[in-house]
Amino acid sequence: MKHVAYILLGSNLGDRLNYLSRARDKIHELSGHVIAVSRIYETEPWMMASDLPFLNQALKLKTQLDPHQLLKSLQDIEISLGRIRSEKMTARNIDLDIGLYDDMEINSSELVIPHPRLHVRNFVLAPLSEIAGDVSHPVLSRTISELYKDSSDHGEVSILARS
Ligand code: PH2
Ligand code: MG
Ligand code: MG
Repeated sequence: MKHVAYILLGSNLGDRLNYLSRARDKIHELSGHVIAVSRIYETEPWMMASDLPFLNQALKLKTQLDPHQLLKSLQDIEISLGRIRSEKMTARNIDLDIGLYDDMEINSSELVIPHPRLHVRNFVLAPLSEIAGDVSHPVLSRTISELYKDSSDHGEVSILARS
């Protein structure tokens, strides 16, 4: 397992805790070894055509898959959990995004790494700073903790008591 990736999980539809839990299990089974998980946060929807609050979580993965193989495996897991892709930015039972992959920068039509809005979203920075606080953002050259401390996003995030 030579690569380290940080995966961002989100759900704002249906049994959100159950979707996160099943997604973690499947990622561990199909994509690599999950070696750290953040707590689960309840977060305000950010720029969504939906008012439903999200649950968000981040996990650290050791993987043999290259970034495009990893993307495919996460998309397969989304589909196996019943994700229906309708319009962009609508409510979803499960969303699995690659936040960081080693210190790689990728800008292809199907994949952008680091995740393009990672550094401006509290719903990403709060969970990610728990498990990747000291990791440097490869484009901005600032740690995830620094980015969270200086974030000007007003999106509310709170730790879910039951996580
Ligand atoms: N995901 C989005 C857009 N807005 N807002 C929250 N709070 N959490 C998300 O995971 C989220 C979002 C696009 O994937
Ligand atoms: Mg997303
Ligand atoms: Mg996505």
